[in-house]
Amino acid sequence: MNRVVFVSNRVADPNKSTHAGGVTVAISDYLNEHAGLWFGWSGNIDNERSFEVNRHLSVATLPLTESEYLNYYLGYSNSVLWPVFHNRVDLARFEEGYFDAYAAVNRRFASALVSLLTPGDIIWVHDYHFITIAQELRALGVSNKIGFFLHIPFPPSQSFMAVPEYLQLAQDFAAYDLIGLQATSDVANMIDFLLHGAGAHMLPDGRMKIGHRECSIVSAPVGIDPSYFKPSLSPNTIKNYVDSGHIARIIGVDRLDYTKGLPQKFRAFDHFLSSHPEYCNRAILTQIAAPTRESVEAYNDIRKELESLAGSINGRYGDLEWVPIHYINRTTARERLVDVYRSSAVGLVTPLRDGMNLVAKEYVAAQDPANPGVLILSRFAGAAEQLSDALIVNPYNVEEVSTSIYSAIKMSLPERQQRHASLMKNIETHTAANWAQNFLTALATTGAQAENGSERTGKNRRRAPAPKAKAPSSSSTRGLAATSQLNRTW
Ligand code: ADQ
Repeated sequence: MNRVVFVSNRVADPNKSTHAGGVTVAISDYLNEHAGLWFGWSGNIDNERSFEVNRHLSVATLPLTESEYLNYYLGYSNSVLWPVFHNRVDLARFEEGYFDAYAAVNRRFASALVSLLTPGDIIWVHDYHFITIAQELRALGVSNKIGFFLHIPFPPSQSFMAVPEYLQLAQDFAAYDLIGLQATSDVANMIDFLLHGAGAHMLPDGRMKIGHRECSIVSAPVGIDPSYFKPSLSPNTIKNYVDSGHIARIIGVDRLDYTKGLPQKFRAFDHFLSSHPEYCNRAILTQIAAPTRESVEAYNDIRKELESLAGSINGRYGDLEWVPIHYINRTTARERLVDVYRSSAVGLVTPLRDGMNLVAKEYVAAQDPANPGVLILSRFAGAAEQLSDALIVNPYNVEEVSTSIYSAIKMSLPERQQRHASLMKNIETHTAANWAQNFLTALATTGAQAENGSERTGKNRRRAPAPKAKAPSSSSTRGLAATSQLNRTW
């Protein structure tokens, strides 16, 4: 296999154990097993724009300037693309200058990356911070295979078209040879947008033709390394169930993000305690919420709301011996998480929208097959497509989630074992290693691109005009039917 060059916003030390982000976890797992280069932002803000290449660790990073951090990172990436892709157009802030900063950072990073590339490299770009980097690399003459994986959902086409630059972005997607999305619903949404919002059409082999370029779109759900979470036989990790008279732990592990449905989760637990008062003193919700993007206003709002909800619920139900919500607002080392998952009777994973959600898979993998806990999972997490033997819930429906908490705690051992075995089968088949290997194999073998003068000569560094949009279709049937041709799920 040729060398793989990963491009992602944050670059972590692959050997460090505290990563509170799915993208870094997935890439670290791959690089622990294979040689490659990881390129992206150093995490530093430095107006000198120094370029650091650590050849020993195969990591190359650049800092952002203060203005880039504000406009590219906090601005376009996290205040436009993140909310829109999670179908929260209401939270998006379409400020002047954000997109220009985003495009400029992608251009600057592309120029730095070109000097590190060799002809056989396969380039794999991750996530929404670097959508336009492939187009910039093409303009610099790079003809290597370039793949893109979107870790977050792709929204319905009408939401995506709320982004003023949606046509430019369609053209930027077209610079990739292969685009991977988490769920089949994301593939359907993207194809619907390209066909009806961006003037693309589908080729007989299922690839999309966008302008003069051709690109494959597949559903490639990201997995975990289940062996990392395998339960030990340590007697300290015996699970305590309510029905044996002990306290049952319900666990939630999320970044503190408005997409994760944390206030709704707290309200559901409140509802559970009020409708089943016999479980007061016998159930605890432990919510580990890692701080994230605290400079974005919407994140402060969610934090204040959660603190107030936790205070109110603990004040109403708690006593000297028992506090119902154990709320931890910090990142926890991964090895500690394994124990916490394993000792919890219920995994409560209820995002309002999520590309995949690795915590759901980690919780299942950490269970003791002889006495497993029960996963409650939002139908709006990409993971719900694969983990259909979890208790699937609508996270907005507080009563339904509350009822599922009760069902999970009361579930018989044979049913828990049967559901766990079925979930584990899926998790062990679709591991992080298989995901990366399958994506890279598909990228290496995907069809040759239509030749483009700018790619070969590097002379044309300007953006071609964006394609003309068709009027949005009144029905998306054509796009959805086409999806099934492309829908290769690993
Ligand atoms: P995230 O939104 O970051 O990732 P998720 O899939 O849950 O969400 O992954 C989080 C990872 O960070 C997990 O490995 C988890 O163990 C860890 N983590 C979370 N909270 C933590 C905490 N408080 N302390 C320590 N570790 C914590 C994005 C998309 C997801 C997609 C992933 C991977 O938003 O939908 O599943 O990428 O593609």
